[in-house]
Amino acid sequence: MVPMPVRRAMISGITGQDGSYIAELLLSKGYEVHGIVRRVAIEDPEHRLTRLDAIRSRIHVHAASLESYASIHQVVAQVMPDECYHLAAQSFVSYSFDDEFSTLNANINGTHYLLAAVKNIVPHCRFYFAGSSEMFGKAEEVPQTERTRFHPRSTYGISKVAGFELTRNYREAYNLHASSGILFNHESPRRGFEFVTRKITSGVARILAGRSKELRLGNLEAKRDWGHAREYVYGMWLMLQQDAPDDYVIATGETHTVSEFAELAFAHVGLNWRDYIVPDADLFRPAEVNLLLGDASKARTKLGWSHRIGFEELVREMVEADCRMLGVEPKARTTAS
Ligand code: G4F
Repeated sequence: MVPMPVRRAMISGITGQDGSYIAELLLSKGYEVHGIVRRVAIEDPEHRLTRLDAIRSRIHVHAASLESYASIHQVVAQVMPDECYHLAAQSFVSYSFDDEFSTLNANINGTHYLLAAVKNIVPHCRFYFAGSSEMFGKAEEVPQTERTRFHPRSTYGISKVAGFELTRNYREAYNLHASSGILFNHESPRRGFEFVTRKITSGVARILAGRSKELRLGNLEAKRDWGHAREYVYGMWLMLQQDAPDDYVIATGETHTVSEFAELAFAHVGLNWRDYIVPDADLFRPAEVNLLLGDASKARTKLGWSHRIGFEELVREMVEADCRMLGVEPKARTTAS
């Protein structure tokens, strides 16, 4: 029997939360996994490749800059991928207000360069673009589906709409197998500390460990549809296994406020969130996305994707991981008031 050729996957943003999870998933499915990373990451692996620690010896990393077409072209030509997962971006919405220019530049051009390189070098390669529920912004309907009109409220959201449209255009104009996932917020113990969920769960651990006395937060009333990143990357992979490319919402269909997240996280270690949260007007955004709630019916029907990990389980896993990191025992406080 002729052995099946090994499928080769390339991931931009492999050092991030989603990149590390999809790399693990692809390895478990027998792929040869290649990641695009910044040169500084290769020079400083102890700090910049930590999420990949467990799989570092099984993946190939390539230094390239998403701001340079020449360097992207070179890596794509070297790897010759069968599947490309484009996850790299300046993904922190708040920061996009501070530096609109670099957010637009990196996110739009990076997507364009990668799409162009794939089209020119490996047109058979299946392409995934990491779209975002942030594209809905001031959403005109609840819940949001693939048909909901985009109304982004930040340059980050605008850059994602541009990437989404570029991906659709390459699909239609050049017949590329290019799909976009419209992923709602997805979290895990690997989430960056700047995002509100991890800020809260790491804050809880610091307070429990006696390293902080308070946690400053911005808009507590914002509502998000939070799922688990490990389950969401499986949705990405499923999209590239379909005969035809398409766009899909990936979401839980449940929404919660930031204050609900905080309440649950503090309660898990027996603390009352109201004793520690300090509202800080400086952490509000100039334009906010107040309510995100996704309808993943299409992904359920066509991909067979659905989430299993619920809100409470997600919060619990994140709090416990952060407590473990600081060497404190979360369970010890669950009955205290
Ligand atoms: O955790 P966040 O920073 O995530 P945000 O802005 O929803 O974006 C995340 O999800 C998107 C998918 O919809 C991704 F595309 C994007 O890359 C990123 O992963 O903020 C969530 C909410 C916001 O409404 C924010 O105003 O929490 C509110 N918030 C309140 N206090 C805070 C804080 N957010 C942060 N980061 N820090 C605070 O202190």
